[in-house]
Amino acid sequence: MKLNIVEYPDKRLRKKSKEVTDFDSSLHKLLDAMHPFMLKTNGIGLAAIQVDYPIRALVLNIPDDDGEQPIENLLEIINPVMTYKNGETTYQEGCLSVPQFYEDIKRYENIVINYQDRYGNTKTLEADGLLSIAIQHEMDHLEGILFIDKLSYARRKKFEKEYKRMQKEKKHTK
Ligand code: QAP
Ligand code: CO
Repeated sequence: MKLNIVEYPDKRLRKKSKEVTDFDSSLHKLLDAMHPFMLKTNGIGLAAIQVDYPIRALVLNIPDDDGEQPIENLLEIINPVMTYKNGETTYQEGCLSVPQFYEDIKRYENIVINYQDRYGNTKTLEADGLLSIAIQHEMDHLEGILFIDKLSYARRKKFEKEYKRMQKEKKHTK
């Protein structure tokens, strides 16, 4: 299964992702392709909509203290719902769909989510630290929200200018 990243300002990133109802082999095939794709592109989190599948599914693989991303740490999260949120934390975020741009974003420090695994089993997960931030970032994708939407007006304008310049450069070096 060949996946391609959808990059800002592509409108497909703005769709609201649909609830997953069939926990079948086509879902498993997509998840099986998303994980290696994410590692290859140096990602720690990827929502299905970022590879043009607008369904409520995401994968996360937070690096351990040695910077490794062992498969045991892979999390597949389907139909997540946040049931608890508390505190505040700031982290310099990036996104595979907004390449080469990183900015401080405020998130909840602790969250609890209910979600389903690839077989449709219901799970609960309590998260803090980078995992909590990553889950919130990826859950935003399911609503068509990008981290750059959370910037102040002035920072967003600066971003748009920088990003356009970068895309022009990319075109010329192709
Ligand atoms: C979301 O982000 C996230 O610009 C996952 O050139 C962000 O995997 C979770 C990436 C911050 C927690 C904290 C970005 C790769 C990867 C780039 C990513 C790039 C190459 C971003
Ligand atoms: Co993202």
